[in-house]
Amino acid sequence: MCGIFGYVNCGICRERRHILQVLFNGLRRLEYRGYDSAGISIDDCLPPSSSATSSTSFSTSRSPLVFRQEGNIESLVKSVYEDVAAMELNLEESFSDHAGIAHTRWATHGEPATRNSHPQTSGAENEFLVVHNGVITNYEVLKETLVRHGFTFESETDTEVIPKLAKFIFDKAHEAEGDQPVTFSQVVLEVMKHLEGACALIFKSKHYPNELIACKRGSPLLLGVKELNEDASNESTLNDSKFLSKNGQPKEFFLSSDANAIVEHTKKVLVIEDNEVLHIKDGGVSILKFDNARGIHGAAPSRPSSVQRALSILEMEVEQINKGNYEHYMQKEIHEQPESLTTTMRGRLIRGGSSKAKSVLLGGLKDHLKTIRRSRRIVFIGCGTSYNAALASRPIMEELSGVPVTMEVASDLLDRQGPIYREDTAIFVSQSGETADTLNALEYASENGALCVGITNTVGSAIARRTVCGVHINAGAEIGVASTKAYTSQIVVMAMLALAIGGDTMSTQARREAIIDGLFDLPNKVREVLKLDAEMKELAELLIAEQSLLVFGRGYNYATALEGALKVKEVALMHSEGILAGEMKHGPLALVDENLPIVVIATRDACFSKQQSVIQQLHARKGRLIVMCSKGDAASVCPGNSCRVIEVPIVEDCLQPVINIVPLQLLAYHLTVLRGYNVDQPRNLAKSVTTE
Ligand code: UD2
Ligand code: GLU
Ligand code: MG
Repeated sequence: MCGIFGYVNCGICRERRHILQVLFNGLRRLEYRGYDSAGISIDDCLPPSSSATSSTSFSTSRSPLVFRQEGNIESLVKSVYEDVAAMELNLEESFSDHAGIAHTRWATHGEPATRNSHPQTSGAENEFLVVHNGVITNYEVLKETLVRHGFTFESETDTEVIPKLAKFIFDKAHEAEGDQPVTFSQVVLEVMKHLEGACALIFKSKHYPNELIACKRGSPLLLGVKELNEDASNESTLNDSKFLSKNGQPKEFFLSSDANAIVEHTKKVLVIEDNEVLHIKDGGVSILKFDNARGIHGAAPSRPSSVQRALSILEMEVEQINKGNYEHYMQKEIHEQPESLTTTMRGRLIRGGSSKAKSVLLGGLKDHLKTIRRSRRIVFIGCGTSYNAALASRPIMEELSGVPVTMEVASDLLDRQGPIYREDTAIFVSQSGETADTLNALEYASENGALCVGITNTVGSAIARRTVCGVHINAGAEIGVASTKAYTSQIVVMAMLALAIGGDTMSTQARREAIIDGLFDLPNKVREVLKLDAEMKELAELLIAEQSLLVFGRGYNYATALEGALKVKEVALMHSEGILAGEMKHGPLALVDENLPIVVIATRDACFSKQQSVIQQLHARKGRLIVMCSKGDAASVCPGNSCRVIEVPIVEDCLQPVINIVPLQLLAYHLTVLRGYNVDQPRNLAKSVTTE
């Protein structure tokens, strides 16, 4: 949920001030993930020379410093500079080698408080420090054991067992081995054997100055490497074996739970895999991989093996993660949709010609389409916005594939252990590709033998890796916690998926061609609907003080109602419900009065006349109506000019949800700003939900 960041400079002088700035900026880049407290650790003074590591440094080196603060990053920054001044630490002091770590916490165990913030420590001298992303599920039994061995705990976190266990293991090794130094990676490998649950971790230790260890299971973690003496274009240095063994060159290393915090320093990255222990020391990196043996009483695990891995080049541009001319990421991402949709479709739509039919090419699926067509059922699995995107695509998938399509909320599928069969195609939708519930459902569906297909925005994410095949939505980095451009790109990808699956059916050829034409023109239509910005701001001004908002939709736009309501709920912190209009008389009608604002989506499609009748019935009960209709329909949908109208461009019915959500995204955005709430990091929410 939270963010972790590490920075090692090796063989290059960096002032304390610079080191602090790199750590703080790293945290700022991770801020969007949501957090409630933050902390860092840096060295107090120049540590002994790097050759004097392990036991010999035990008595000579001073303890690493830890700074932690509840609240936002800027309050951490302020308190660090105050503390540094009070301690009379020199900001200009320069370190040729140094290892710093930083963390933003999203509490799972223990309230947000300074004592629960990370780094968590082994005890008084900060012999071992840990920043942690995720949850340790067996921390209670570990804690009991450690307490029996005399450790006292200061926090309520699950994390605190990790540095304490490291100290316990380190001390034991010293008792047993005398002066034989145990390496930092040996200590951490032993610690990892005992941990259960999901984690990404960075370890820093007083006993191993200028070294860091990073490892992970479940949660994402990346390493960035910057070689300072080399021309950035000299890509031969990317050769993995060279990289892993080459020492002596001045280098900087960056560890982060997200590429966002690395791209501004280097594009050379390595995605750390589960159960790898990565050791940064003396300008080199070594990676050990181990088979996990679970539990403190578990059987002896197999010996770790050393791994060689290649660095890859990140394609993300730094400006992509800046806000540009916009005030908020959410605003930028809403307005970016014509471009993000273009990128989503790039290279995947075939215009056709005299001899060739219009068609869709999804590189990741072409070898699996036959299997999907033969499946007995397609099951969409997701959470939140991704679920809504799948719901928006369900009708076209049913129509073009001829295969029954069912919907599953990932957590609910798991709660019920719902039936998934070998003959099923299970499609997992997740922006981040790391959503814990969706990942668990993926594991479950794989075990049951279904063909697992991924739809995600994140190359290299867990879902992309663990699915047999899939489609990247290529919408670009989405920073705002409330998903906007990823939603519309997901719908477009799933429409393309329906076109590809149904691509062998003659009878639907004309329909498919019309949809493909619609896709080509879709970015222009989104540009057109974005012109409603000022109008939606006006509407937001009218609704600013409301307690509640209902959104009625049906057919293709049932999902629009759910997603529009979700946006208003999550960022504007206003109660909002998306309602299937066909269910109106079965309950929701009771809520209708002259005060409650109701949005009705009534654009032109097969459900149009039914929606007209819904409007009539709401009007008859004096409902306060805001009707979204197709251009030119204002007069006909709005009885006696009594309601507010939002007119949107008409597109092919199955693509209409892409257009219709845009005004509601804008409404949610403006409502939030007007109500004075944080748009990009809504209260209590995080970007990638990596815990259950
Ligand atoms: C690939 C390249 C793209 C470009 C293009 C040229 C990547 C990531 N994409 O795009 O950069 O060179 O070819 O034709 O290198 N996958 C999963 N699960 C998922 C998502 C994807 O297994 O959740 C697989 C998919 O089956 C495929 C690979 O990942 O094997 C890349 O998927 P894609 O959608 O990026 O593929 P494509 O052909 O559009
Ligand atoms: N479970 C840890 C805690 O509550 C880490 C949470 C996180 O991922 O930030 O402190
Ligand atoms: Mg894959």
